[in-house]
Amino acid sequence: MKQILILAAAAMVVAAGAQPSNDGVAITSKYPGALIAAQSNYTGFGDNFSELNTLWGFRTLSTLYLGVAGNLEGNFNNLHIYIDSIPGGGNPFFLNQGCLNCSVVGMSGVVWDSGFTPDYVLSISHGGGVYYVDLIDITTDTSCYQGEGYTDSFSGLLFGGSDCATSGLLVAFNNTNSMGITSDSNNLGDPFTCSTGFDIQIPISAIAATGPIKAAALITGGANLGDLCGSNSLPLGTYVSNQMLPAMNSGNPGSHYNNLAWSHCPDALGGANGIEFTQATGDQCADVVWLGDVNGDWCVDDADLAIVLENFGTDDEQADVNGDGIVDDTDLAIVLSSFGVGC
Ligand SMILES: [Ca+2]
Ligand SMILES: [Ca+2]
Ligand SMILES: [Ca+2]
Ligand SMILES: [Ca+2]
Repeated sequence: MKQILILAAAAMVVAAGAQPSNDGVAITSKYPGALIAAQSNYTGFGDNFSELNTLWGFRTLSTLYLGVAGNLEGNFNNLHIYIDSIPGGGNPFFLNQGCLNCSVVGMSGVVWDSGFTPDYVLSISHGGGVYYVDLIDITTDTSCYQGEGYTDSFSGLLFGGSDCATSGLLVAFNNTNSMGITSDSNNLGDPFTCSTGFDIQIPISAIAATGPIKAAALITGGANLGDLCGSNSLPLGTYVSNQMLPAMNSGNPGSHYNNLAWSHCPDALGGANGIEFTQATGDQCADVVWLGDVNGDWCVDDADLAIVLENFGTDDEQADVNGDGIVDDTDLAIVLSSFGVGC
């Protein structure tokens, strides 16, 4: 019986292992089993202008796939994706690359949650229908311009990037969402009604990942590195919204955080020298899913296969890899398509 199931599943591997389309639509349905976080905080940056509804992500041997459902206002607001892909890195991190990527540089000194040491930042800046993508390497304090794309063009291709741009790095952005969360702290709305936003593919080689990956998404405004906060004499830094995934009030959705304001100034969350995410409820970072790793040991092997087979036909939550409520050949195919990864 086992053998028949494996053979049947193997035939489906191509279909189940297919990569999600990179077009900025259907984000809530094309990353099955890979939900990382959902918004529980209203937006202070404008309903349907700048909001983060849901964050999805999984990695394979070769590629990190991320889906971000939401909007980004075309006034040069920024979406930052912080990626912790290797041991070490910056918590806090300090960048000194001038204003090449002001909004990321202005996050220097921000204190992240324990265990989150970002190594790379994917920065997307949106101005009037054109978005600009940079990949910042925190360890080397360098950045590489990946190119520009055009909102609602249904293509993840980027144009005009520097020579250092990563082949195979795709970012599609559909900014048409008019659903999802609201700007009303008393009436949040439903983040899962927003299905459009960003589809992102990053080759694993570009982020040097050897194992588990953690990620966080954050919307910011511009940066001001010239004027000082006042009481602590630090540059103002980056203007930080309340739109983060995992949400700033994760673990306590009843409370709400307003925009945090300038990243280096006192009292954003309570820190004397700026933002300390350790003072926000919950963890503002989360594990990217490794599809097929049923038992969570970051290796897809026969132990995972056995769990799926033993629970075949049931609704066992652990063995239901794609989270559709039934353990069937689709789950088996996902495990087989990732077999050996990370081991
Ligand atoms: Ca790290
Ligand atoms: Ca909305
Ligand atoms: Ca495993
Ligand atoms: Ca399933």
